[in-house]
Amino acid sequence: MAPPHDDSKLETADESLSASNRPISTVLIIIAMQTEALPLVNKFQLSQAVDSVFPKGVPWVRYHGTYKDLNINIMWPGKDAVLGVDSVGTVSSSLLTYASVQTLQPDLIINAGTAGGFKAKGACIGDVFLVSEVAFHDRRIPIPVFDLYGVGLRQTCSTPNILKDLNLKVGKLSTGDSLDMCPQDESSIFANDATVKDMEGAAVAYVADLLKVPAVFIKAVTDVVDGDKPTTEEFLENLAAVAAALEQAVAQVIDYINGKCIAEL
Ligand code: FMC
Repeated sequence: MAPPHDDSKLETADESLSASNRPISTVLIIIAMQTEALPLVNKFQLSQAVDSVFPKGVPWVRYHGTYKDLNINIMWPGKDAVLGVDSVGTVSSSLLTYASVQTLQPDLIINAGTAGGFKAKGACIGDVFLVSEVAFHDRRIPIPVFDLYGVGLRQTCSTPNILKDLNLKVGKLSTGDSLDMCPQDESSIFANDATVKDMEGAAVAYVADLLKVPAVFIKAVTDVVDGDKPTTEEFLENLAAVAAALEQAVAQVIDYINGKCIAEL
């Protein structure tokens, strides 16, 4: 007997085909720190949403507006309610990404932020990387197959034309919930073949994958992890200047994607 005809599956395939072939309309930019977000908010003249569509009391902040043909939303997880610092890291970024995708139904996610870079892999302060793949470096589960789940390796949305046409470096990103790097993290980062290291990317990629939204990752280097300076000092010293470099790169990417569909990127 022939298998029953499954229309729902066909529709889904058609829908995803047409989604990647129609011009990108809504873009969701996930940014962990206010210092990284504000230059872009100014650049695109976005305004802060007042009537939050998110649960009452969450610190998440949405900046939105229209730029060219794009409906742009920058989501920042806001300040920790108790401690008053930016809610960086994987837990807040994955929650924020989930809620934002559900509410805003974006065609594309851009996770933009700062990162540590490895000079042994060619990274310098101020470099901006377009990420080719992401993985975690602090989820060690030494049981067969769970080990791979822990690493959570994911390819990012393929964007050969952005790479060809814009002057961005390309590299792999490794994510963990610490700014510093212990020896175990170091060997996982090495195993992940990463050029840059952050605290959100692989978590955003997990949610994007779960909800089937294409995602790209733009990471600007604030500190050289395998250099001589202490990470914290170097990160704070370079944050503002590198946020400006990040703004320029994200603006370039936004200009590039305007009027294009995912399949053209
Ligand atoms: N290691 C991990 N994360 C970062 C980093 C480093 N060397 N430099 N900059 C970052 C990013 C993280 O993704 C956080 O959002 C923030 O900057 C540091 O708390």
